[in-house]
Amino acid sequence: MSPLQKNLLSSFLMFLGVSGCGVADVREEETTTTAREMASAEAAPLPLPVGCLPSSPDADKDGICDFIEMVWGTNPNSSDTDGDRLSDYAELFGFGRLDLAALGANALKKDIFVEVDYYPGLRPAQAALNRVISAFANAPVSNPDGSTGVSLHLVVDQQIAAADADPDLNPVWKDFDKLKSKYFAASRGPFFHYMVIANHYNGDYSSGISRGIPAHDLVVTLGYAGDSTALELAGTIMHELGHNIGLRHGGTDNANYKPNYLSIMNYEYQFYGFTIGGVANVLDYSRVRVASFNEATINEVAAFAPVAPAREADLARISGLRFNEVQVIGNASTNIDFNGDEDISTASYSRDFNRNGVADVFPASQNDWTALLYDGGGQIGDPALGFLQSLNREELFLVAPDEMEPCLTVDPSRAR
Ligand SMILES: [Ca+2]
Ligand SMILES: [Ca+2]
Ligand SMILES: [Ca+2]
Ligand SMILES: [Ca+2]
Ligand SMILES: [Zn+2]
Repeated sequence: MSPLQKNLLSSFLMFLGVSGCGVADVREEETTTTAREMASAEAAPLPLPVGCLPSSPDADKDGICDFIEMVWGTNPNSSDTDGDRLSDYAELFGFGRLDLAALGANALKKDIFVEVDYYPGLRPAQAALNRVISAFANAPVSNPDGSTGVSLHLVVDQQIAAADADPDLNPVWKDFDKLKSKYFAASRGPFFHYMVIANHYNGDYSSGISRGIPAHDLVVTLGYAGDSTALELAGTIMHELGHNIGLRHGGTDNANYKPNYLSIMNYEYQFYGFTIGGVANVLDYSRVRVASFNEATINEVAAFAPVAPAREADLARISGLRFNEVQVIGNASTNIDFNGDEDISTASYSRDFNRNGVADVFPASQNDWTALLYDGGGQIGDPALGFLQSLNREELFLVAPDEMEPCLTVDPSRAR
């Protein structure tokens, strides 16, 4: 709270004859929230924020009266000022027993919360998590407080007990739910994605899976790959979280290996990221739109073309490009050695990037960062979002959980 906000609030409180800070006193039992209570919580009034009276106008019905929204700088006409599907109320005053502000929530900046539990021996190194956190912090996403980026809170919580660490989650979501019911606090349900770092699922060597697109839950299963690196782990976490927030393998579609889709959601990049501005192995979702691309008329000199507002200069910052599992020279703006023969060809040629035996024309790719869905398949969000932003979406999933493809498979010979 800024000094001005403090002054405004304290003079208002003097006027009301109230003192103290935070939410008005609530008895402990009233703050306990179960899943069933969540469902009916829209009807149950939230504790009034200090400075609000029951009669105070609350235009967006998010539980914070218009005057106190002015004090905090939130929008009195939107129950979710920053658009991250965590209500203004929950971000400022918490919800149930969960003090989101203490966990770093900011009502004026996009936040994503993920609880991370892990199998014995698979606790993720903070350096690996920081790669993903940095990718979100550097996102080209603007916020109401004038900042850019998304605050990703990867909250490492606890180790799954050895007796519960099922070596193969199979069927994956049935077994996942056994872990979730035991290791994930229900009060976090409306706000947190839940991630388990495990060994295998569905008897396969896939690196991970998301519970649909978008979704609330994710599994990272690099546990079997004894030599998986921090980069591979970070890339896989960011890839599966990407599915959780609405991204498919082709961005807007399920077409993998699209050469003009420069995103960690494209399998070419999950374990490697990009070289951006000269820095190698930077994890990123697509931050540029690249024009449509024809496999039959490849021009290495022209490389890719940007779609506005992306510019050639934005493409020129991106290199470390990969095609058919080989990293090639050149940047996205010019002189890409698409076929990896270490020569920039001036004659156009044809090449099959997505390995389907057909010369495809890939449509222009999306800028992922402007397309994220923060509601986790309709499950992220609390009742204080109110009637202006219902918890329900017309279509819960772009890809239903049972139609999810397993994500990138690691060579089984790496299994330990
Ligand atoms: Ca309000
Ligand atoms: Ca509001
Ligand atoms: Ca919010
Ligand atoms: Ca926020
Ligand atoms: Zn995937």
